[in-house]
Formats: sequence, structure tokens, C-alpha cells
Amino acid sequence: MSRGYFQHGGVTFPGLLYSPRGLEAARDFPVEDDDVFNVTYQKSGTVWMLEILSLIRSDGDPHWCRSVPNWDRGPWLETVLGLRRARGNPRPRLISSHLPVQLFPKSFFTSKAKVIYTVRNPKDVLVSLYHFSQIFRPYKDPGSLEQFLEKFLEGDVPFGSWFDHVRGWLELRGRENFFCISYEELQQDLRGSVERLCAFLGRDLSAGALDAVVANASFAAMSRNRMSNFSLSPLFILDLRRGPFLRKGISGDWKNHLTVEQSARFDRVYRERVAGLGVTFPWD
Ligand code: PPS
Repeated sequence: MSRGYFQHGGVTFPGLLYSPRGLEAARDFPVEDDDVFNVTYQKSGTVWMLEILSLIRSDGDPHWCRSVPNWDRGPWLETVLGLRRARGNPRPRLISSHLPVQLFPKSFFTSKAKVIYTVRNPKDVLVSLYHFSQIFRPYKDPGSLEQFLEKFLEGDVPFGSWFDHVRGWLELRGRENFFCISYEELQQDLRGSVERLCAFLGRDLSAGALDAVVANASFAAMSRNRMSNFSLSPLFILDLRRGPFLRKGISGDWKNHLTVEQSARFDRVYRERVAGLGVTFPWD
């Protein structure tokens, strides 16, 4: 299973797929002004947003999404293979990342490249990550949900603390090239969200193209698409015999998993850590 973890810049990374040298190279990645970055804390809707951005780029035509795996359309910059792919992809590039802001490519901060940051209710992130940790081979076995909850709240998980990640990225609010949206907004109004994304990206899609984006980025369509459901991923990376990557795709699944006490414990830490951020999230 897992090869263990290493620390880089105070953040935990798995030893399989990631390396300290790769992370240094990601930090030095030469960002181009026409790059579009799909940034999230893990399990917050990365592949969903990647599908939406791929479809917007193709004016709603699903051909690209159905013929090229998502990890090649919008490679994860922090993985060794993703970095190589991002370097080689033709411009304009779509690039995904779970990196905390302090480890993100330095050249982004003086570029006109765009970042779309998707946030999700951290209780749902916790539950999604708990299941994912059981199928994603680079991650350690999460133990019981009770144990994993404590690790998550302490930030003792790959990519570090949800609270630090969100706080760090939200400091970019107000920049012209930064757009923040939530998983919950995508759930509540996908079409309206796609329209807002198009406005941010400077794309003018017809009503028919918008409909096609919405239809092809649905949970059902993505679950059927081999290029988006990770069924092409090798077994030594993802063990889909133990559960699907596209698991439930709903908001509020945490209610089916956390006890009243666990939820209250989460809320106490959440209130402390999110105070002072000056943001109201859809789940607050
Ligand atoms: S990863 O591994 O960090 O890149 O995972 P990420 O893509 O960020 O998050 C996976 C969760 O997003 C859900 N998902 C969707 N929900 C609704 N609609 C669509 N189209 C969709 N696509 C992905 C996916 O099911 C994971 O959430 P859970 O709660 O585990 O189902």
C-alpha cells in the first residue's frame, strides 16, 4: 500500500506520485498569462470543476472530455507526472492543483493567469477524504472515522489543514485573476455557476452550449465517462474494487456519518479557525 509520507514546506505529501524535487519544480513552474488553474483543497470538487472548464473550453462539445483522461486535460501540477504533462500541454493550458498557496508557482503571483478556487463544506470534505483514503493507494489507511476526524482537524493529513488552505487562498480575494466558488453553489445552480465562470474566463457561450456543459458535467454523465471516472487509473494507484471515485456527489453526506458529538467537536474547531476570515460560506 502506501510508501509513507514526507514533509515539504511544513505540509504532508505521500511518497508515491509526489516528490520533494517535483514540488520544488512546481514552485518554479513558469506560469503563462493564459494558464487557467483549477485549485482546491482535495475532495472539494476538483474533477467536477475540471470537467466544467474542459467543456467551457470546447463550447459544450463533449468530444475532448470523452477522448482524453481528465488527468491529461488538466494535470495535477504537484505530481511528478502531472508537472511533466503541464509543461508539455499546448497553450492555453488547464492545470489542476491542491497545493496550498505558499507552495504554488511563484511566477503566478506576477502573471495574469487565472485561478478558480473551489471550496466545499469541510465536513463533506472529511467524509469524502475518509472514503478516498481507503481506495487511493498513496494514502495511509485512515483508521476509524473517529481517529481520522482528529487528524483532519489537526491538519495531519496529506496537503495539510483545510483551514490553512482556505485561509491562505482566500487572501487572494479581490484580485482580478482570482475566482472563488463553492461545491454547494455548483450543486444549487450549475447553469448559473457556469455562466459566472464564463464571465470570469471571458467566454461567451450560446444557450445551447451552456446546456451541453451542464448536461455533460452532471454526476451521472461523469460517472459514465471513462475519461472522467478514473476507471482507467492503474490499480496500484486507485483500487476501485473498494469503492468508486465518484462516490455520492451530494452535499450534506456528513450527516450520514458524523455523530452529534463528532459534529459538535467539528463545529467548535471550525468556529475558532474560520473566525476572522470575513467570509460566510453557503453551509454556515
Ligand atoms: S480529488 O481526489 O481531491 O481530486 O477529488 P475531488 O474531485 O476534489 O472531489 C471528489 C468529490 O467530488 C464529487 N464529484 C461530484 N459531485 C457532484 N457532481 C459531479 N459532477 C461531481 N464530480 C465529482 C465526488 O463524488 C467526490 O465527492 P463524494 O462526496 O466523495 O461523492
